[in-house]
Amino acid sequence: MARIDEKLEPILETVKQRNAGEPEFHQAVIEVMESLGRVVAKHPQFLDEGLIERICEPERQIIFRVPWVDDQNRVRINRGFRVQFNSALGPYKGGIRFHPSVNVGIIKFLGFEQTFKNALTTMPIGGGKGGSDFDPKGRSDGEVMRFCQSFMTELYRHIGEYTDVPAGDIGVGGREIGYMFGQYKRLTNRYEAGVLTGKGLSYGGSRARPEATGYGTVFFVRSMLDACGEGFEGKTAVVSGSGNVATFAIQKLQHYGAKVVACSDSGGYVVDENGLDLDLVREIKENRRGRISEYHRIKGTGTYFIEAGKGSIWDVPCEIALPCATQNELNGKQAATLIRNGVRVVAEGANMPCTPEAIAAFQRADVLYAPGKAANAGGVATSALEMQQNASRDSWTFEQTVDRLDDIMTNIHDVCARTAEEYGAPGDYVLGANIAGFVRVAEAMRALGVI
Ligand code: NDP
Ligand code: 2IT
Repeated sequence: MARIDEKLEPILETVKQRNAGEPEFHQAVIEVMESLGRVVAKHPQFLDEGLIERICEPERQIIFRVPWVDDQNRVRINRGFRVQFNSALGPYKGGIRFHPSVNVGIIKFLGFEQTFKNALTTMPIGGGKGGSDFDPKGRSDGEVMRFCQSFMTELYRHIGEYTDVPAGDIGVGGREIGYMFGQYKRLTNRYEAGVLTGKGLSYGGSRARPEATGYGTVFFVRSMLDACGEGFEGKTAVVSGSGNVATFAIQKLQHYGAKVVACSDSGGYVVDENGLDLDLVREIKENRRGRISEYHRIKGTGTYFIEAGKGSIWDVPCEIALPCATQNELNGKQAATLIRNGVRVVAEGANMPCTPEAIAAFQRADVLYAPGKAANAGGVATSALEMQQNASRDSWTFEQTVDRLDDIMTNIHDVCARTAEEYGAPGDYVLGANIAGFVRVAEAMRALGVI
């Protein structure tokens, strides 16, 4: 692992003390700081003007009570969060996550990552993230709606088209965005389409936003392979997760001729040696809101299911591995297994899915490795395209939107590759993404004075 420059160490110490007990936030900050030594050597003003300290401190953090009534008429209480991390480049922008593991440290790590990711898109969006420890699993539609309405009843006063524009993330898809938009509209008496993205097509959503993160990740992989004169044809791929990002990544990989043999959910992973039947994955996960284990039960021969804890999806041999479920889902030991089995490319569809040990192992083994803030930026970039369509009261075709996404991802790849080279580390997409994202935010902050 790269070392932190000694000039940056006191800043990191302060971040750790100020944010005690938030290991994921520390991890995200450390990963960026490891890249910044080379920047402050070249541009000492970023250090002198306190820019790194300022970038590590969220502009505003909101924590609130979310009371709701379940189907048994019992009162339930969850906690809601919105961390408005950085607005130097535009209104805060980033998803909302509903998952029982959500706490302020997780939301802060996500908001921090989002700030640099959004900068890499070159769109005018700042960084933010929100969520709740609400668990949507097993909840009825009515319960989810009442929860979303209660969540928005507090959140609405903190967001707006020019202030903060949330979207989806784990546990928040089209259904939840619809309920939240409905409640926002009702509370404010404004049809402010640009306040949320990931909306349905019938009320101001963008074509290709559901596809964008998964497709974008595969476009990024295409650029990495291109740079080495390789393609997808005949390669075997493994994609963890089976939600929004994973399913559209699988679709695009299959489109390019890769064979995707495994995917997962929090209950375990399924392998189909003939290549996954994506329609069946979607039927189980999207329509029935069921478990991926059902895939094996329905499909039978040529497939098997391994329960979580009894093995890992990263045991399945592949050349392309896309972690698309959650943070720290791929550790150093699992990375070593992937490398032993001949993995060639690892790109993060999820946010921070690889542990620092895994990243170091991939880089040592010369595996092409793309960090989430670059590889999964297609989702938020297309959210910015949705904001653009809303602002101009326009609606683009699917092809037009995907073409823009493709250009944006190609550009992010090229900027990361170029920046890595410029800073003396060719092929290091981590360094390239961190530095290119950081410099863009830091320069805007400098121009705005001490804020
Ligand atoms: P979804 O809720 O649609 O799907 C999440 C998937 O990951 C499910 O298969 C889920 O399994 C699995 N998962 C979630 N938590 C865990 C866990 N703790 N352990 C094992 N599996 C887990 O979310 P998305 O597809 O939208 O998000 C996936 C990742 O991509 C997240 O890291 C998110 O931050 C990131 N991301 C999302 C973007 C977007 O536009 N949606 C944009 C950029 C990044 P189960 O069904 O069992 O819960
Ligand atoms: O992590 C992410 O980039 C997202 N969940 C998407 C954010 C957005 O505003 O579209």
